[in-house]
Amino acid sequence: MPQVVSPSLRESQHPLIHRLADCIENTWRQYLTLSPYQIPEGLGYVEGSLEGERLVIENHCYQTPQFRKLHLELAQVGHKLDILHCVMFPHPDYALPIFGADLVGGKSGINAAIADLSPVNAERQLPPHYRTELAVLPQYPFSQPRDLPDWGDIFSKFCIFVRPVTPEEENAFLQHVENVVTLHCLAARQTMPVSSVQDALEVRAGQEYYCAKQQQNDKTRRVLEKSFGSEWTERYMTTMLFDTATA
Ligand code: BLA
Repeated sequence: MPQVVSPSLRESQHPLIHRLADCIENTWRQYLTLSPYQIPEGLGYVEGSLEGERLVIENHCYQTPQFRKLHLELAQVGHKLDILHCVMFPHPDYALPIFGADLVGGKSGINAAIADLSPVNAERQLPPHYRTELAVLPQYPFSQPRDLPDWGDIFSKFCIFVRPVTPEEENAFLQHVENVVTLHCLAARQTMPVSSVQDALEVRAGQEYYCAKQQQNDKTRRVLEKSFGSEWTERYMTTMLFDTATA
């Protein structure tokens, strides 16, 4: 039987997720030189339903000279939950922050929209040129800001975590992500690898701390466990969502 290629998940997801997925991929293509990335066996496209509703996950990954992994994940739980997850992991010999974004919502709207460039150096401070550029981005007065969870000490003071409630707020979030990803790609292209083993170890430790904290997100874990069980979820969260560099 011929293999049926299902249409991309984003076609059936909340419009903001569809638009943001296209926007992030287009920005990567425009500013970076993308190469294929080897997704762990069996984790590119996954479907599951254990006790809960059907969960479908679609992963898009690339690598570039500066980034060991650009990860865009789209997920859908039944007809009620749409998710976009994105992380740009720099190679550990580039002292670059980690861009991350998560959108969680459903047909009625997006409940959580978060985007940040998170510092990974020992001082947990963004490089000066990042701070300068982020400080001059337009700041939209979102009407429903949300509080970060306890594990959220990885995020910078420029982190946006909101529930966007109008089309204007949705557009403002999209525009913000486009601005941040663009400035990050341009900055990464200008960045040279670190020159000392000490500096590379510091970046590595920062990335490990970031991943350890993200793995504490029980809300993500619970959604995955309901459809795939705890063992699979642990493997997925540590090898696909928040893996640390091996080489
Ligand atoms: C929140 N993430 C959530 C929520 C769910 C998920 C269901 C709760 C939404 C809400 O409180 O309204 C679920 N997110 C997922 C799943 C995946 C996912 C299943 O990505 C993947 C399959 N999370 C990230 C990244 C960031 C992030 C990269 O993956 C940030 C850069 C943040 N998600 C994040 C935060 C919350 C969240 C801060 C709120 C957690 C809380 O309030 O406790």
